[in-house]
Amino acid sequence: MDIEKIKKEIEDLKKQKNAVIVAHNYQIDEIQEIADFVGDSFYLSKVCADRPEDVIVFCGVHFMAESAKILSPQKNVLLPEIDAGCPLADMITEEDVDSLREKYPDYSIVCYINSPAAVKAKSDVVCTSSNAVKIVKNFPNDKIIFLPDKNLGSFVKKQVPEKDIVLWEGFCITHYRIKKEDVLKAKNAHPEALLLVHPECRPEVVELADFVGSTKQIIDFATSSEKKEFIIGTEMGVLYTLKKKNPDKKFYILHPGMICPNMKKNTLESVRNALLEEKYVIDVEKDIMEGARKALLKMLELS
Ligand code: CIZ
Repeated sequence: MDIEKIKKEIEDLKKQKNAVIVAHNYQIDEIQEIADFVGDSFYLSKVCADRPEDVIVFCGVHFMAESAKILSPQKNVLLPEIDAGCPLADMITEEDVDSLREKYPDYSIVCYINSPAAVKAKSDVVCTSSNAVKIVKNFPNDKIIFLPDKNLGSFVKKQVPEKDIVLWEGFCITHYRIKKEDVLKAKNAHPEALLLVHPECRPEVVELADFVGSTKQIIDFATSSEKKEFIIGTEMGVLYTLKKKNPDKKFYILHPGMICPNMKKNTLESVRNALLEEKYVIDVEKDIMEGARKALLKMLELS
């Protein structure tokens, strides 16, 4: 594979098709390198909504491309690998939301962005890991169902003890892999380093952290810190921007298994093919689109 040739093809096709390429912080380095914008799903959705291009190539997983489509329905949103899904998002269905509504009629539903559009459409508001605490605090109901991530939900529960929060049993398979023993081992190996973790980690891991935040918040924290060494407790794709922004600092991944297999499905070749063949087109049913857009816009209003 001639990487430089593929990069040139991508550049040419982007101009030809009037396209913008956005990439999540968990994408492989080569994709982050060629992307026009790199960040978390919330930032990228907002970028997509404001861009003048007709085509968006979303290098991430399915729910992210779906959110971009919901916020920019007039654009052609492409996901390079159609089976790049999210096991956490698949841990809840719209039928589950209906059952929760029946069981807890006076509760409001806050839905993490890692969820299918149909679930967002039945929720009152969406949140991301950057704004989950703020959304739950600001939502005008003290009774909240938080779904689908039980670990992010536990983190929110601790920060907002004044509210009654019911959790769903979902979890991210990559962050869930990390155990307390892994943290103790890493801290022992790097005693000077600060531990920065994602709130999708287990509560006993989060408890040992010096800082807890989304990918963007972790990057911002390490970049503005005077400290020089950090243990990173999230998917290893964030190392690309961390190292790029902080060439004088040291970053150690908390566990070698912090790789999301779905995020790693997109390759330079699949990005090239996505542009060339205009695939895979992300579409959302009209009814679902309206409800999910309302829940996403409510997040923008409250955050
Ligand atoms: O919000 C996102 O994009 C996710 C899934 C994680 C993060 O912290 O960036």
